[in-house]
Amino acid sequence: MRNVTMAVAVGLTVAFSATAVTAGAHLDAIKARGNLLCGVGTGTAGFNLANSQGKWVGLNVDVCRAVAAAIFGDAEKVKYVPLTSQQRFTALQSGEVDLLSNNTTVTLTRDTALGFDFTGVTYYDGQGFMVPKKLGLKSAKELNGATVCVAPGTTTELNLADYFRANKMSFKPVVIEKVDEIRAAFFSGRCDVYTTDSSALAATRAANVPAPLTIEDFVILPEIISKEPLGPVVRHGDNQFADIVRWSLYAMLEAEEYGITSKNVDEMMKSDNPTIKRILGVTPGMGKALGLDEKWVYNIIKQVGNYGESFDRNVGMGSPLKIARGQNELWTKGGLQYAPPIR
Ligand SMILES: N[C@@H](CCC(=O)N[C@@H](CS)C(=O)NCC(=O)O)C(=O)O
Repeated sequence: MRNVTMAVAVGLTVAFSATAVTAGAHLDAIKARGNLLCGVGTGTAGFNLANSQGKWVGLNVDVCRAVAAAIFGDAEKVKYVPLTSQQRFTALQSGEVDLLSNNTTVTLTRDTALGFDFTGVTYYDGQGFMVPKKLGLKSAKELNGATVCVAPGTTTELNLADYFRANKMSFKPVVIEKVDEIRAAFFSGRCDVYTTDSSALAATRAANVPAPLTIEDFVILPEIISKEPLGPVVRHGDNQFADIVRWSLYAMLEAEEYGITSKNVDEMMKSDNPTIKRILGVTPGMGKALGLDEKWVYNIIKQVGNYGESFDRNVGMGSPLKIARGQNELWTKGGLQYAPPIR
C-alpha cells in the first residue's frame, strides 16, 4: 500500500513538473547552478569510469563534457552522478540529474511513458553473451538450461527472456543490480553466462578479469540478439536544453566528417569552407539559434575532440578495449553515424 501511494505521489510530481516548466527552465537552472549534473554508469571501462585520480573518463563522459563546453565554454563544469541501471530513470525524472549519458538504449516506452526524450545515438550496440572458454561453447543456441547473470531494469533482461523463449530454451536468471557485483558473480562461476550490451562485455573482458584468470579465459559468443542504440536522455519539459544536448553530439560527428579535430581546430577557424565557417561560428548564427555562444562547437572540439577522436581514445584502437568502429563509423565510411547539417 505504501509503495502504491509512493508511486502515485512520484507520478504526480513528475506530471506536475512536466506541465509546470517552460522552454528553457531546465537550462536556466543549470546555468544558475553553474554545472551540469550528468548521470553516468557506476564504472565501465571506456564508457564511464573514474580513473585512479578520481577523474571521470569515457565516451559517455565526453558527451557530458561536450554539453558543458557548449553551455559554459568549459568542459570541466560537470558533476558526475554514478547510477545503476535500476536507479537511472528515477534520478532523471526527479531532477537529481539533468541528463543521462550512460549506455541507455532508446526505446518507445522510455521515450513516451517514462517522460523522456532521446537526443541521438552515442553508440550503436547490440546484446551479446560472454562465457568462460572452458565451457567449450560456440553459439548462444547451446545455452539451454544455463544460469545467466543480468542487470534489472534493462532491455537486456527483456531480450534475454524473448530470445530463450523464441529458441525454446530455458535459463535461470541471476539478477544483480550493481555491475561490479554482476562481474564478481560471473567471474566466480555463480553464472555460466553474462549478458549485456556487447560493448560492455568487451569492456568487462578487457578491464575486469581478475587474476589469475586472463582475457583468454573468456569468449564472447557470435550472436547479437537485439538492437541497442545507446544515447543521451533528457526529461520532458525543456526543448531548448534537449536541442543543446542533441546538437552537441551532432557537432562532434559533424566535426569528424569535416576533418576538424582538437589538434587543428585553431587552424580550421581560418578555413574558407562555408560549412566549416558555419560549424565553428566564424559565420555566426548557429550559436544564437541554440541560445549559446557562437564558439560552442569550437569549445567542444578544442576541449573534448570530435566523435572519432573520442571513440578512438576511449573504446577504439587507442584504448585497451580495441573495439572496431563498425556500425559506429561515419555514414561516409559505411557506418550508421550520421549528423544532420549544422545550418
Ligand atoms: N542498454 C541497456 C543496458 C544498460 C545497462 O545495464 N548497462 C550496464 C552495463 S554497462 C550499466 O551501465 N550499468 C550501470 C552501472 O551499474 O554502472 C539498457 O538501456 O537497458
